[in-house]
Amino acid sequence: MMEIALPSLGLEPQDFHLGVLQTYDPMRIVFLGPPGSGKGTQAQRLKDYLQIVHLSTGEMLRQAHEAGTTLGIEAARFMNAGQLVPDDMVVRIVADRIRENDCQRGCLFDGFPRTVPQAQALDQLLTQRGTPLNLVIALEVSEPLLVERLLARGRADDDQQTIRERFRQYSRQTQPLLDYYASRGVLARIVAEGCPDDVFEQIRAAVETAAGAPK
Ligand code: B4P
Repeated sequence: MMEIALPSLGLEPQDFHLGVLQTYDPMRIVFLGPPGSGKGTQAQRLKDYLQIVHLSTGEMLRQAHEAGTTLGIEAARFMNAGQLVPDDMVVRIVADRIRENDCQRGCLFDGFPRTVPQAQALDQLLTQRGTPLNLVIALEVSEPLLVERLLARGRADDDQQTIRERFRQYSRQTQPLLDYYASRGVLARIVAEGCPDDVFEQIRAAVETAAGAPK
């Protein structure tokens, strides 16, 4: 990690740690967690902090639907039923996106991978590029609090029945990834029940540890 001393130029407080702006070697970081755990919320903050690409598969699929593409229309059928979009569709859009130049400066994967085959595909894509994953951040929130957050958010896929199905899919298909990444030594578990600032502070500390920086 390099440290660049900068005068205050209207940056946010989280841009500074001990009075210096932190810059890191390019990192590849995954955000993992149940629906409503704050993956999108925290990935956006970390993107601003690290100035790297934020790649949200949920957002990409919603944009594809809004644009009326065949993939987007097909994906929406699964999303609105609370199911995961098939692996091959999701892997294809991620593979295309990470080939773009801006991803060479690091990348935050928000909500991807969500299944073991997706994780294996990501490992393969990153290994081919010689840029393995640095860190997987698992956000942990109790189910009643998740339901409260999702009902308050009120997106098209946030009704009671769909939420129940999304939790079922999460425990069956995504939870096994916790062991998958723990065994590779890249998993950081974060209790994400506090306010967004407190959660971000824990994430920032985990990133610094993964980057090899002093705390
Ligand atoms: P996503 O778009 O990834 O969304 P999510 O899991 O529902 O929510 P997230 O965890 O990002 O929560 P958020 O920050 O918004 O997935 C949607 C769907 O897309 C999936 O169900 C699936 O069908 C499909 N999909 C996406 N990726 C896929 C993949 N790889 N494979 C297959 N299918 C895929 O936070 C939720 C709410 O809580 C917000 O209102 C926020 O303001 C609030 N909040 C967040 N943090 C808070 C905090 N600390 N305190 C209080 N409120 C907080």
